[in-house]
Amino acid sequence: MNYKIIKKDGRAKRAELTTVHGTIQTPVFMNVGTVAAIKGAVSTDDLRDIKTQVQLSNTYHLHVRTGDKVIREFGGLHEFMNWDRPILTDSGGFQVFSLTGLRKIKEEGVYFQSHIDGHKIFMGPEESMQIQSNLGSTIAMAFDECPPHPATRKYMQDSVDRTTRWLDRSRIEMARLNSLPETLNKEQLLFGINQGGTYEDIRIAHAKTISAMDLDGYALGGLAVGESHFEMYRILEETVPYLPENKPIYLMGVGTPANILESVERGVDFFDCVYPSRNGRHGHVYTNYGKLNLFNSKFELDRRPIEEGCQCPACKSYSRAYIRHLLKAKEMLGMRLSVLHNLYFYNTMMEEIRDAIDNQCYGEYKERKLAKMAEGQS
Ligand code: PRF
Ligand code: ZN
Repeated sequence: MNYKIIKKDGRAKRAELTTVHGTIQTPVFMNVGTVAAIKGAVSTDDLRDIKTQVQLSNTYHLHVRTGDKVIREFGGLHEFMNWDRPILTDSGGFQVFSLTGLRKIKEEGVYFQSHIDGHKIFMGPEESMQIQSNLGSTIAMAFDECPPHPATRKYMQDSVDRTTRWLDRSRIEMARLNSLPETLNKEQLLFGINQGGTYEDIRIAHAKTISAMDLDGYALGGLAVGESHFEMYRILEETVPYLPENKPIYLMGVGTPANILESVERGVDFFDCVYPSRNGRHGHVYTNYGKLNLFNSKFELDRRPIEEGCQCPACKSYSRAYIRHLLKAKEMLGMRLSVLHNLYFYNTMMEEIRDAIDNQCYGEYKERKLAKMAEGQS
């Protein structure tokens, strides 16, 4: 792996991460395909058209359906879904906590029931690494606990201590797997995850501990889980300086365009979020002048594209009125076009962010973009 910082503008970083599946230009927004598909009938050819650099998939979901062993047999996730660019897999911990009702957290890992058919599953750091190794993703995430918000100080400290031990076990297991001759991707990267909620001293101590482990990258987990945006930005300001400068920083599950603009300024390189795809499926589309709800009757006869000048597959060919009609008729094409537009909007914003850092005018760019989006439109 090779992470090279090209330019800095304050704490904002413009960098390149070179992997076995190609080079990622950062800051980057990863497009979320939880079960090896972006929801909304989006194909990998579509993703190439809308400037997607990295897809994100989930260890837990692919383990319970269709099974990582099947995907391993097929030659890995890249082969299975016909995507040759980087893929990041989340470790499963977070999904287990957010999806499954009955679960028990023990030192060895988590016992829970499948959200598909209720059968009992155990997942610890070793299992998570083995599944991610079977999937052959470009970047694997360490197995962590995302503590609830709010959590008591005692719960948080105990949880973070366990996450540190799990990280050490994740690291050892990944090194073992990467050394096996039969392993699909022997250069699979491992990112560690910083936790600690909004307790800045716990965050900082944990950041120092995991920074000493020399991982390929570092994520901030346990944010955007119910705390205010103000608190999230404060935690980023206080914690990022204690993570290695020469490694990629990933803010998990974030966020709105404004969240991304603010977080880049605080040193974050990688993002992922379901907002653009989920909102698209519900007819909520992003523009530089704020979000539109295409179900609104004022678009009934609107011949304009979602956004004037947008080069996405939806805006190049279709009107707001037509896409609104498709959404109302529950035609799949309506969702598909809205999702493509939204992902294109995010991917294009990331391009603008990279250009602004290259040109050393990130602060001005951010203010301009935020002001425009807040302005709204008719
Ligand atoms: N841990 C993991 N994945 C995540 C999170 C986390 O804390 C979050 C929190 N926003 C999103 N996805 N493993
Ligand atoms: Zn568009």
